[in-house]
Amino acid sequence: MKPNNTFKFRLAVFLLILGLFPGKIKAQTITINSGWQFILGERTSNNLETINIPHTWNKEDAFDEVKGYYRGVGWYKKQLYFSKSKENLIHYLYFKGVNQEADVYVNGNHVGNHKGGYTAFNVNISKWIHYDAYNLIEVKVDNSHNPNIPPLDADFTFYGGIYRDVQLISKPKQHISLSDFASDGYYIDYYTISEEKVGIEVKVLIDNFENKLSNNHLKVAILDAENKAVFNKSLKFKSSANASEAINIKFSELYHPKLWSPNSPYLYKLQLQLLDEEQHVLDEKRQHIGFRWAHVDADKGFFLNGKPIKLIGVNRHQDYKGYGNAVPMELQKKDIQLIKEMGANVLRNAHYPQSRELYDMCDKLGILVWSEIPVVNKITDTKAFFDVSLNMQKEHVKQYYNHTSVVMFGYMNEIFLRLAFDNKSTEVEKENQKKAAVDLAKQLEGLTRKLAPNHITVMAGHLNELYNETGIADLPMLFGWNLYFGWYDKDIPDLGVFLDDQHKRYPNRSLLLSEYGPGADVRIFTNTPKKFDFSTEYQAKLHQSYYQQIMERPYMTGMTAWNFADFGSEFRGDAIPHVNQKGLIQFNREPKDIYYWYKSVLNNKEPFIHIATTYLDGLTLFDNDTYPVQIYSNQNTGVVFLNGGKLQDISFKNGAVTVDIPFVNGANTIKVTAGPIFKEKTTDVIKTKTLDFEMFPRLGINIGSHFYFADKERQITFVPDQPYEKGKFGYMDGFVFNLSDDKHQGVPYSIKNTVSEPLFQTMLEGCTNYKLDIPNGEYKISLFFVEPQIKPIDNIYNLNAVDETNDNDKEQRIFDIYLNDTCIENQFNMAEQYPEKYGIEKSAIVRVENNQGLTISLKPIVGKPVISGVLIEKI
Ligand code: GCB
Repeated sequence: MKPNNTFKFRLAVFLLILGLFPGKIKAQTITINSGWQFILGERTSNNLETINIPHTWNKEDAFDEVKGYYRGVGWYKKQLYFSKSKENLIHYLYFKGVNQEADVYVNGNHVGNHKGGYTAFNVNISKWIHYDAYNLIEVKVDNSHNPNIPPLDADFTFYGGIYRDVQLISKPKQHISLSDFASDGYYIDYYTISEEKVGIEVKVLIDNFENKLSNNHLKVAILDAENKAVFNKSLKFKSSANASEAINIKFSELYHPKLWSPNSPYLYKLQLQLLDEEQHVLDEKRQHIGFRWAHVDADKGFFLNGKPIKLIGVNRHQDYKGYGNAVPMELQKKDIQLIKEMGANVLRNAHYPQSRELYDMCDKLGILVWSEIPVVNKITDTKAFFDVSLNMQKEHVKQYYNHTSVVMFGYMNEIFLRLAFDNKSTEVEKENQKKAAVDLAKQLEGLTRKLAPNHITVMAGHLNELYNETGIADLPMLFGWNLYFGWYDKDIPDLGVFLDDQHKRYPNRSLLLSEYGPGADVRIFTNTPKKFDFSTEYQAKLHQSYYQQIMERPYMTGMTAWNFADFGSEFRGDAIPHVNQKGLIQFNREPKDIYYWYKSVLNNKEPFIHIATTYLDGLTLFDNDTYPVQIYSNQNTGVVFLNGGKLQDISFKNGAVTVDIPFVNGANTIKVTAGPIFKEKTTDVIKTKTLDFEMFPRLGINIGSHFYFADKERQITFVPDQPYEKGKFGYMDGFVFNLSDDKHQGVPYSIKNTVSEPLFQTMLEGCTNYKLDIPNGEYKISLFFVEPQIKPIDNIYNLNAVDETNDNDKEQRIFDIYLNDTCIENQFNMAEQYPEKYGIEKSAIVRVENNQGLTISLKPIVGKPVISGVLIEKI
């Protein structure tokens, strides 16, 4: 035979052998993310787009100016080739996350349905495949509101699509099961666990798809982190035809195990191999395992491996600026890295299970995890809703069971939120709703305890007596309060008062502060931080105080900040519309100063300093004013230098110190030394005694506001407002505009046609004269207005705000606008000219002569005039 023929012959023999012994092909997984055809809407449309998974159809419309986002159907299609050599395998399509209902079709046949957007599922498609042919895979995805699928309503965006990986998993007829709620098919447990010894038990589920009994071997090994075998086991067993077997493997005790903890996340490895009679490997699995146990005590807090540990960490949502929920895995992993670097030891994946790759990271880095399903705000009292919720919790617990990091399983968040604000239902209806929620909670609690007996069950509630009254708060082993004192409710110190009272009233209940935090926009800063101003300083104030209040209370198991990062919430109108801005870092993952404060109190690994001036650039100071700057460090003491000269010695308390910096005009370099390290920061400051347009060619004033606003578009930092002062500027009359009470001060709501919301959101009402003592010369004057009475988007999370304004109650507002003696606008009527809440800018050129300065006159014709800002530019 010629060499070429020899090769062909060998290939033929090889293929024949493969055909005769198909069992010798091992299980195989391929990711099939690329090149899907996508149709937004019904399948019949030929409006095809080629996309890659992860994909969502809402990454843009959830942030545009149009209210709402597309909630409906989308179709995904893909052709997959299956060669005959794979005919003897069992093929699964495995979906890691599809929001929120999926129907899977193979060659036109409906092969599966899945409800719920945050847990994985798979479909055995073997029956429908044509071999040596292309096969059409179609997935119909629907993110419409469905009263029987949680979440029904929540403060986050329900982006639709196939937003996590899709895999094709092909397995020999006997394999480690994929059909137990899409879990890995094995569960790791301990029959004993202590510092002294650990007894490991593994339950493995094996599926046999053959029409005959099969003889198999299972090899199980446990290796240490250095890959040294700690245990090896091999057992023979028989799998009945077309059946599943549960095989329990119990290892003898391992003495002096290395325990897993956030400080020392030591991981062993578990290896599973399923073999056929001739010892050919059919399927295998590898999994790291850490030995740890956790419990809570109502007086003493949280215990890991028998030792107390205060849980300090964050909540996380999975979306990301520009991506919606379809976020590249490496970007997501960076989050977990950042959370660890911050020094957090706990992560609450709120309000739904997140990518398992991230839980792997938590296992490896040492972060304790609270994982939960999205039963949020309210339930539907139907069997279908109960069934979907229970099924979801089964999937959740089974899929995330083996992660060492997961010590807490949750199932409800603020379940009475809607009920508490319900003024339509009758008392009887409300009672029924309460009963139904408690009933579902009991079922979910029971299920979770049964499936995960070694985990802590959790639930979170909002500030409301209903959780106590109904007894729901006593169902889980640990109850989380989501508390926003100093934001939606009362004041910052009220946190401790509330918690002490709860602990006294319910001494047997273990408590965690599961959410807290104010909104903060990095463009807003002030030396007089106030509730609801979205300033980074108020964020610092609240978090620093909360941390102390929790640390002082041993009964508190800990705290998880809301939220690690800003996240998308379509209906919201914070300082950035459609974004909830309570993050410690921004939506694009750039840290806010507060992130570094946490790092300074929580991470002692390396000396660390942060000067919280990240967004101070462009600060304008008048007279001899100093400006308070916070410096964060994990060291005890340090020295501050300004522009090369020593300013003062400092000592850090609670990780921070505030230093009044006597900035000079121009570039200022602050240098801080602490312990063995130093940090330097240069900031541009305008320091002046008068409105000297030689020193600064432009001046912006954020009228009606106490905060600075760094306007990235106009490249200027607007200064806070003040009453008129000779030689400078200010209002002669008028009041800071309030919607109904001071909680709305600076309250953001969406304003169209601008990204400079904080400039427009605060304003003076009834100001008829605003004076600026600017020198003679020619200027471009821009004035900023918005009609505040056009209704903001309703926000139920603004818990104290009852917006009783009714469109008919609206005051009329018409005024003329003058710059000195020149009328630049007659009969200015925003409601008439701009039916929506519009950010309006009016500019004119003005010549100031005879040292008269500039007076902005707003002459009322009907109602009270309003004004939000002014920008003066020397020409
Ligand atoms: C809460 C909710 C959370 C919201 C948060 C807020 O209590 O649990 O989903 O995003 O408040 O920012 O209002």
